[in-house]
Amino acid sequence: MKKMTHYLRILMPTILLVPALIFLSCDSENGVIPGGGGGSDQGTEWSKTFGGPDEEEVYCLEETADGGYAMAGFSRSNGEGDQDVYIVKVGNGGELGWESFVGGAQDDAAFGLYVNGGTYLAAGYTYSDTYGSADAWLGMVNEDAISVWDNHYGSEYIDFAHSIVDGVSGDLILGVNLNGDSLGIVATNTSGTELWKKNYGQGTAFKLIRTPDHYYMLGGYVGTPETGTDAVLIKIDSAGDEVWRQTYGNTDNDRIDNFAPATGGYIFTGTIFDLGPENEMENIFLGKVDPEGTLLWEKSLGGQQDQNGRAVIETRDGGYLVVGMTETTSTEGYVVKTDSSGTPEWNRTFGGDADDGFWDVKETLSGSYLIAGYTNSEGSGLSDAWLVHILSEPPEPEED
Ligand SMILES: [Ca+2]
Ligand SMILES: [Ca+2]
Ligand SMILES: [Ca+2]
Ligand SMILES: [Ca+2]
Repeated sequence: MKKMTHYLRILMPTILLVPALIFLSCDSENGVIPGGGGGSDQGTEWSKTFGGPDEEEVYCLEETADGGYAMAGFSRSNGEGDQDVYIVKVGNGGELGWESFVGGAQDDAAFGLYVNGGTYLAAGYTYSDTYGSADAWLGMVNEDAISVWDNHYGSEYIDFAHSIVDGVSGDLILGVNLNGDSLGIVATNTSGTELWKKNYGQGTAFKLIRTPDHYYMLGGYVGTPETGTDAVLIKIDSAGDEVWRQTYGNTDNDRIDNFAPATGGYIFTGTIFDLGPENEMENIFLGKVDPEGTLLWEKSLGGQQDQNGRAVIETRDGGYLVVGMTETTSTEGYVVKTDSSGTPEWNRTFGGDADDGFWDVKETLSGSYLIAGYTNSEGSGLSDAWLVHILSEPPEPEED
């Protein structure tokens, strides 16, 4: 469970445990916003599900050239077998445009998406056609939902990609984890042919961005969960050479799951263990760094349950919005809005009796928020991809 769910899918594709936590069932204020009726109206809250009778989940949400959005993840309901890469194109009111399923006979999934005009480049992993175990995977789908090409990269060990960005040198840059234990990047040409790859040592990254000053930055952790991890940001130049790295966190295992450029530097979120006197709780790790990665402030946000931060954006009021997961009787999608110094202003949970969670968020042109993830509590069966639209202020005060 928790953040590692989809990486565990890579490490243990045949062991998909969904522990049913049996506590009291008092789900008083978790709102599943009624689906449908949204149209293109961004003045109301709504949620929509996508998928079939088997499992779906999406991990990333990107704007498209026509003002809509695209999401990527996996589906078990369609495709060539087991999980396939699942790309969903929607309008700005969440109305379904098209769905694409790409993959082979084994597990395939996408964690990252880069939309370039009418082309959709999805990055993830494949077990269907590999050099051994999982391989990092990159594929292009066109505006007609047709797979144009795909390729795989890696070693005899577990390799997977989490991100894809347009390269500074006209190439494509994949954020990858290589050889089962190392952070890295792979550069390809625009047809997915590998040009070079670099390895930055032991650890795992979850996000690569192209920075505003046209470098790249990896976020994740260095070390191993067994021997201890530190959250890390690594800045990389266009040739793949490391410029600097900075680590964050406390003495326990912590990590950066996602980060984004923000005014005066970068904002990151992830998971930190609260070293309380009684028990260790997973909390949302929220931090602001300057352009050189020097920490300006950090926060551990959470309550009596485990919380993970999985994506963060700077909002137009200069604050931050973190989305992720909180654990109650089941898991829920969780949203925390903070001010510019990371002090929480409000939080909301979303979901039903089964496991639900959020993975990514975008601010809309009208200042509302679109959040992508998964729900087991509604939809077409088992988990579905989930797109939730909320306004910038909660409709009514919420309590913890
Ligand atoms: Ca497959
Ligand atoms: Ca491999
Ligand atoms: Ca739930
Ligand atoms: Ca489903």
